[in-house]
Amino acid sequence: MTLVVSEEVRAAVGARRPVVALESTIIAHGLPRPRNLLVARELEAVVRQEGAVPATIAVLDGRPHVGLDEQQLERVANEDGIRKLGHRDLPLAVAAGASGATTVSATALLAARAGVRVFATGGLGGVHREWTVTQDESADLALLAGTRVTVVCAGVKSILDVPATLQRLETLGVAVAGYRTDRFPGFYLSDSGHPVDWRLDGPEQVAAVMRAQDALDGPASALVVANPVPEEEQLDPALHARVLADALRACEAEGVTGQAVTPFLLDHLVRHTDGASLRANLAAVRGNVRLAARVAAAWTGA
Ligand code: PSU
Ligand code: MN
Repeated sequence: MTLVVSEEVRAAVGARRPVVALESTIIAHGLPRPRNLLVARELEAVVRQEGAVPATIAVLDGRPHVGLDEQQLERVANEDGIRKLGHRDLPLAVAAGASGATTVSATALLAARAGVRVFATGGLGGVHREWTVTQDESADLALLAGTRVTVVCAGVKSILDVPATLQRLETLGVAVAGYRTDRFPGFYLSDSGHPVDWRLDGPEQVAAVMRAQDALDGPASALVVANPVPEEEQLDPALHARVLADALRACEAEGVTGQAVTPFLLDHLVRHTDGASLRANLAAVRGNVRLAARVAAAWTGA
């Protein structure tokens, strides 16, 4: 698959300067227009403020891009028909000449291919509630089990079955650590209600784990750095519980399945919390992007 790596990203990777991969599904399918483009630009700016190079990843006209220019970013945010691409969709999109935003799974794969080790997102996909009936588990998990990247996220999306997802990450051998917390974060919420076995307290500690992964040379699995949204910026937990229950009911009533489930639930929450879930989501992503840039700096020795 021919990767188009932007000049800036290529130079930074080559010189071992810090680079942060950013996914594009959150832009194309996770956030409402026109806010999504502003957020895409803002996230890149946060990476730059921290002295790292942003590498937003997407597929345009059948070509996987690592590092987008302004016009390409705009296409991802505004073009109708931009698909949602998991890693299994990449060869299909390439052969069809299609354009799409990349999920965590596709982004992690392309970032690793481009030599970018650190990646930031909002919340990982995972095991959905009702999994025993629908078998809906995000491809994010299996891909992270086989890809040596460090993902900074606010845990997994709270629309999921969080304990089942933690269990699956354990089974798959994916390392998980809380960032300055012993609690697994809950995406919109600072605490999912579940503990996490390991905690890391600074970018240098994260980088030390990454070096240990390489030195041990075990299975090429990811490191998940679970960074909670600050408590003062989280969604009110009672509101979250109520609206999420409604969203899950609506999803079932409308017969939404497959790739459409996650965007449907996120959108339902935005519309029924008067934007409060959007604010919490953005606070989480911003914090993750900032931390990812600091981790990338520690990792490259900057
Ligand atoms: N984080 C967010 N918003 C999102 C996502 C993550 O704050 O929209 C996206 C990621 O791209 C993730 C995807 O990989 O949701 C999971 O979708 P699914 O459950 O269909 O695998
Ligand atoms: Mn799914």
